[in-house]
Amino acid sequence: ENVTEEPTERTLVLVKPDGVRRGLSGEILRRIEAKGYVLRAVQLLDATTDVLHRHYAEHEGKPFFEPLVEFMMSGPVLAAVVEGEDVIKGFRSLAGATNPTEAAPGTIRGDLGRDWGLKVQQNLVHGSDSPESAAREIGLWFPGLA
Ligand code: RTP
Ligand code: MG
Repeated sequence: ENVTEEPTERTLVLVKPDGVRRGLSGEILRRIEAKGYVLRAVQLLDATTDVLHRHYAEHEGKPFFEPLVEFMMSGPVLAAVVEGEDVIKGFRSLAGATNPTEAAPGTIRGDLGRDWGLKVQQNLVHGSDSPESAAREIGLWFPGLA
């Protein structure tokens, strides 16, 4: 056993209500697993206003904040803890640019996302953007997870 090996990294992935509604949860999880990442925990849930305000605290006060929280409560969300080497960066690269119109083909948002011209980008997925965000968000969405 190599005791100097870094523990495997974790990220928090959300399939947002547009993705669940369009039946894309399986396709998105398929891409994550095909890349070689491991699903450590998965749950489908109705997000609460409390969890969403804490999840998106960095965006509080921005014009898209309240519409974003409302959108995230428009239907069930699939939350997953995904594990793998450099998975935080790696999943964001699988997801593609925030704006689906600008996201490169081959990415989740580039292949499957549409720009609805609404108040908030309905861009199918969320992925943590740093180890600190990942730890905070995993604690928020999976409070019981070791
Ligand atoms: P995420 O946090 O969901 O993984 O996406 P991200 O890092 O690429 O984008 P971020 O800047 O953190 O924004 C969070 C989410 O807010 C919505 N948004 N809409 N001007 C807009 O219409 C706008 N800007 C942001 C998107 O749903 C984005 O993913
Ligand atoms: Mg973000």
